[in-house]
Amino acid sequence: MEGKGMKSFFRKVLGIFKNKKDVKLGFYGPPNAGKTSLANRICKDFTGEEMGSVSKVPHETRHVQFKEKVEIKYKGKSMTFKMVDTPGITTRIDYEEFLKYKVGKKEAKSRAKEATQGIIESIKWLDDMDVVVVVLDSTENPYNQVNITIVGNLVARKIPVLIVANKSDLAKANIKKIEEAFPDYPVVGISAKYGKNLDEFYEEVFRISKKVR
Ligand SMILES: Nc1nc2c(ncn2[C@@H]2O[C@H](COP(=O)(O)OP(=O)(O)OP(=O)(O)O)[C@@H](O)[C@H]2O)c(=O)[nH]1
Ligand SMILES: [Mg+2]
Repeated sequence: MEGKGMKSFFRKVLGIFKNKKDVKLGFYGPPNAGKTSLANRICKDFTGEEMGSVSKVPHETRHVQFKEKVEIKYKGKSMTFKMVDTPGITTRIDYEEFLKYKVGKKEAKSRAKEATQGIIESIKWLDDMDVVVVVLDSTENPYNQVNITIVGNLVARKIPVLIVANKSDLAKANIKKIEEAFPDYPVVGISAKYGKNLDEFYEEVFRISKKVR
């Protein structure tokens, strides 16, 4: 093996090692919290492409979606991630809830079925994550069973967790309340929609991800 062949051989071998280092970064949380909005913003900033569709109707994301090789550059540092956006997790899905959003009855029923399946998918993928960003809507009460169950599951699996208090742009946002609900975890208040305080978010993602690679 010489010349070009040798070069491509090494590139391939190096590629394998490089792949190993990609951090699997999951976005988890209740429906409508802004998981896809945040994942989209990151992907858009660093790859120019979005990840998935965003909607005010809950359970917009009903399948786990991936974006490979997202290289995030921050303060002269760089890390490559496999981004994993997941369907919102909830304890109760009622098809009638979709009717409020002018979704027809048949569509609402199939949406509810898909959303239920989506939750199972989210949980199934949890074990595969290196780092998880739990996205919460900071205008909502953080003390609920779903949030506590997600964070508890991550801790039991020794997966590092970063809590994002999203929608900080809204008057009703209460980031402090989220900090009080999860005093043992890093909490970053951001607005995914308007790109507020993302620096602190990247800082924390890098800090946590460095430990797992
Ligand atoms: N004001 C405000 N609205 C936001 C923010 N982030 C997301 N939203 C809105 O919240 C709604 C839900 O956003 P998504 O990104 O689809 O939320 P999701 O967590 O992916 O929701 P599911 O896929 O249903 O689980 C949309 O109407 C977004 O525009 C934010 O930072 N501020
Ligand atoms: Mg989504």
